[in-house]
Amino acid sequence: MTFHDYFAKAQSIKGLDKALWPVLESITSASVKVSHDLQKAALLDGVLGAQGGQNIQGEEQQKLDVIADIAFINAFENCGSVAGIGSEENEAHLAFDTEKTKSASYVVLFDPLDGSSNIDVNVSVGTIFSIYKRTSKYGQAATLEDMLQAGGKQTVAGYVLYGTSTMLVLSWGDGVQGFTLDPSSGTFILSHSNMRMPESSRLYSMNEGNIKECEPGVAAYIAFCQSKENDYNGPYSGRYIGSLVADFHRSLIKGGIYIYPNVPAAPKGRLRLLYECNPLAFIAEQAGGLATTGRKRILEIEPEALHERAPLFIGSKNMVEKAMSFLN
Ligand code: AHM
Ligand code: MG
Repeated sequence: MTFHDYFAKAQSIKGLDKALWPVLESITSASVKVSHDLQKAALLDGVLGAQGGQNIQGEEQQKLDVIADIAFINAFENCGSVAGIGSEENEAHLAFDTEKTKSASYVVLFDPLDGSSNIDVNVSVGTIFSIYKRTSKYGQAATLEDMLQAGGKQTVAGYVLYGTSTMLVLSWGDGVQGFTLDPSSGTFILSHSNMRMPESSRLYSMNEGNIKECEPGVAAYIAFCQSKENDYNGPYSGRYIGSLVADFHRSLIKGGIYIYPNVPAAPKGRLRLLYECNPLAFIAEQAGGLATTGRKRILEIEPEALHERAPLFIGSKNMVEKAMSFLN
């Protein structure tokens, strides 16, 4: 079944708002373009490598970060259902300025190309997105407050993984569905219905270069994973791709935990609440997993800034609970 047919069925049975479709179609059309660009990146002029600037967070921008950002913004602006966006690559939120967009119902927060330092080495990257109903008055420009909503209020959350195949994984609060791009038709087809995250596994995922820098409870949990005195009576396997979407997707399918704690170089964690932690937290919970800061449920955080960061402990329910038990 195509993604469009799946949406149409859910719309007629569950009463989903049909104005959501243009937003979702923007995501699929922009991601098909980005997928093509990624596949041909090394063969095209001016696509691989650093852009030569930094984004608002002081991180080196890759050319493909900018190309992907523009592709998604154009698609959202033209679809008619999006009043404004917030993106990892742009300092301020953007309110679209036509009569139609000012009356649109939705705002989108997104990371156009997550894990982009992996592009030059041909390793999986992703797009992460979060769709909310606006809270400001229809007919006026979208506001920052529209963007700063707690993750529990997401209407749709999801990601596109550009891996060995390109996959769209999303949830509108009724479980998690996965669609695989058929490159010959440019269509996403339902391939993983009702995805459930295993409650535990022996896979852990963390940048262990930081182990001596993080709080003792995190190091103690990782020591537990590596010991013979754990629930599997032997060391877990460490897996760290360094692309959050790819590491999360593995946990969704095989079970596991991904941890990015506070470290001195990133005292509030590295990952951004609004367009990295929240959408993946929504998917995790919808699939039976958990997502916390180590102490608090991610979806309950009231955001204060567009690019705010949060520590992230996400994945299989039993593993996240166990990791939290090591923290004071
Ligand atoms: P990005 O959005 O600039 O790509 O940063 C987010 C990425 C995640 O995909 C990944 O899990 C993490 O940063 C890797 O960070 P580190 O290199 O510190 O391990
Ligand atoms: Mg990112």
